[in-house]
Amino acid sequence: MPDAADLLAIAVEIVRDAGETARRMRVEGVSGVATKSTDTDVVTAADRAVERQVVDALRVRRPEDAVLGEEYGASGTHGRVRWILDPIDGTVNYLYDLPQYAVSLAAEVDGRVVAGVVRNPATGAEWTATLGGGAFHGGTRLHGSPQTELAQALVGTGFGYDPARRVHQAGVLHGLLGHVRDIRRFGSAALDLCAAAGGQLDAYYEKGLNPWDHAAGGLVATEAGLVVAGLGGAPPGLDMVVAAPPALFKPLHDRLAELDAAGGP
Ligand code: LIP
Repeated sequence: MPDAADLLAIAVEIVRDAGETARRMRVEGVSGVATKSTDTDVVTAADRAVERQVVDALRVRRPEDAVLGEEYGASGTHGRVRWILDPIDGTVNYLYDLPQYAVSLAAEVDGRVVAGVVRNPATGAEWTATLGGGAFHGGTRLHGSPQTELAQALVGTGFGYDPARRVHQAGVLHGLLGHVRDIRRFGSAALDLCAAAGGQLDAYYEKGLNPWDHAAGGLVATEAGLVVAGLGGAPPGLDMVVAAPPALFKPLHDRLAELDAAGGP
């Protein structure tokens, strides 16, 4: 059984190097901008360069492992370990030189995430977690928010790139805003999940996240004591990711279900 701490150590070393590539390329000026699913779903030369760097480094250290990356998809034979990578989560922030983007790398063993690191190259902030080993921001162990009242909760969220989905998500927001303290939309799911793990958000939800958006940040939040799930008992996934302390999870979950937050386009 590959040791989670060993996998985390490999991930941290690789993400620190890759994060420096992202930071340097940002300073030098973003290039190679293209679009993917819609005209606002961008990918840059840095996204591609960072993913290639991480995949190459993983091949050297663990050639038998599989990798799933946002930009180049799945590669490698799937033994017990699969790496899940978002080379730059928060690509629009990166494009606009807003210092709220992250390299996110998680390690799955037998289909379960056991180690994860999220690093903001612009600030050097780094979050790590291992399954059963806790979640950490730098050297500080994370325990989530003590907030128990939804009406007092600062809730993070995000919106998709498809205009029809954004209209549905705006309707959900309209139905939620009067029930919470306030909303924050920072633009990186991985960093939002880490913010919730550290209590800088009381909770977070978003529809439309891919595995690379939430694999590492979801482990950080879970290991900080948050419930991370979809609606109606579903696991976190494309339909919905909700991350909240146990006392907040049900009221937020129930309100989102009433608003059909996992539905729509
Ligand atoms: C982003 C997510 C964010 C979401 C954005 C986008 P990307 O990922 O991290 O939470 O609201 O629409 O999906 O595209 O920057 O890797």
